[in-house]
Amino acid sequence: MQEEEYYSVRMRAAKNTVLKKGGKHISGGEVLSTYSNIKQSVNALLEKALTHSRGKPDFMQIQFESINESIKLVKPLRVETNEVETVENGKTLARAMLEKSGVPKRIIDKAYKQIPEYSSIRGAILFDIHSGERIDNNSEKGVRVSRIDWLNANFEKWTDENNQPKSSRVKEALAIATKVCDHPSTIAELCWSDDPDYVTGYVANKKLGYQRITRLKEYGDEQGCRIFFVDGVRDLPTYINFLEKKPIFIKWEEDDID
Ligand code: WAQ
Ligand code: MG
Ligand code: MG
Ligand code: MG
Repeated sequence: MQEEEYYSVRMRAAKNTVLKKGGKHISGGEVLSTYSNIKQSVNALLEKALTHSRGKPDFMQIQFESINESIKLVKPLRVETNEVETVENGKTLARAMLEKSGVPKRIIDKAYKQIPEYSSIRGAILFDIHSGERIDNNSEKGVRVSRIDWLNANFEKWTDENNQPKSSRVKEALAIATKVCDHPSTIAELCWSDDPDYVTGYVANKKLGYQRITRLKEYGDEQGCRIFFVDGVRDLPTYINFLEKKPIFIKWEEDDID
């Protein structure tokens, strides 16, 4: 795998870009592709954005670039699904899991208060667990985790053996969470979709794994959330460079079943 040259292919789509700078974020996507597969990768990203529940884009950008670095293989986080009846119960559970991961309670409160402000960005927020401050300074953009993928054959083997849905959404989210939690400065991730038709979210942490929570918002709500709680990031540009640039393939092996 390391011998073959890979390309990072990225897409972002927005609407109302004439009315508002940057417009309303519709969809983003990032995959790793071989040269011979670029056409298929571009098509898949195009399709994802053209048929999106957040609306019809009036702006789209798809680009690819070669990666001059070997690709690290990382095992997917362990997955558990927590069924909850209400958003309130989901929220309580998410808070408890963040605390268990090592995020102080007052920082969780502070983050939850700020979530509505962040809900229209296209990337993730970096939140320092000591100061309770947002540290990425990337206002309406946030930080986009990129150069991450999971080959379909291996993902499908994983879904079969672990009784998980064959959903590209789960594949993407678990791949992102696995990469983010692979960095020692990441304490936990809190995420739910900004797509109005998808209410399952998760808390992820290296030890707790990827904890799906079946209701973290109400149907119809277009406010999403993706926060990385970080500790001890002495060199912020290096951490952000890891998230954006370090190429990683998720790879599951049979004997990883737990
Ligand atoms: N890097 C950083 N932030 C991202 C990325 C990325 N690659 N992709 C999405 N985001 C941010 C961005 O602000 C989006 O608005 C927000 O996250 C939500 O993205 O059942 O579908 O792709 O196990 O809508 C989680 C549960 C689903 C899946 C999450 O998020 C499951 C989801 P979405
Ligand atoms: Mg998206
Ligand atoms: Mg996504
Ligand atoms: Mg979305």
